[in-house]
Amino acid sequence: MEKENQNSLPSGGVGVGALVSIIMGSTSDLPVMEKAMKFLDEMEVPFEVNALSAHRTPEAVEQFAKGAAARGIKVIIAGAGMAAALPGVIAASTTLPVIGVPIKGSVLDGVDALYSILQMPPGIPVATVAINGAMNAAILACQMMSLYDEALAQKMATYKAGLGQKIEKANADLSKLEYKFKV
Ligand code: C2R
Repeated sequence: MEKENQNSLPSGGVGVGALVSIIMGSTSDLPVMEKAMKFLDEMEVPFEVNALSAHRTPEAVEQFAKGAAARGIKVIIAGAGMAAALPGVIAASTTLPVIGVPIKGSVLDGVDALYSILQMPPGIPVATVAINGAMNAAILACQMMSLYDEALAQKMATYKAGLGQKIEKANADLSKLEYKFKV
């Protein structure tokens, strides 16, 4: 019998050299999860992307989670909507940090996914970002990796400084507004 390869996904979608693994419950989550890919691209962080489902492909999820660290993955970002078991089930089978992205898509507007991902039992944490907060998930992943990657830490510092400049510009614009009672 052929030996099961822990280093590959059943889907075959392994990104060699990837540091971040983006997993989504369905490709219907892609429009949201693309925000994470865009940020990682901007920061020049190698990532892989796959669709896996704890409900629909439970064995593949376990195989992925158990093999991720050995493949060099440092952080997993898992997005899912509805009864979102996926991030928690991944977190159950790895010691890598897992960041969960609740996806808005059902009649419950993403609150179902938010609570499913957020309310993990003690021992199995999932760092949960806002509903549809895929970009923040990528930022958090980069900040985690900045702890041991000086070049990435510099890029993140530049990114954060840029956010401050945006607010400075906003205040400069607001100061130009003229009202009779504005002091
Ligand atoms: P479809 O659009 O494929 O029907 O999926 C997906 O993340 C998606 O938001 C609808 C929604 O189901 C979610 N899904 C999960 C899981 N698998 C799929 N929450 C899981 O295992 O947690």
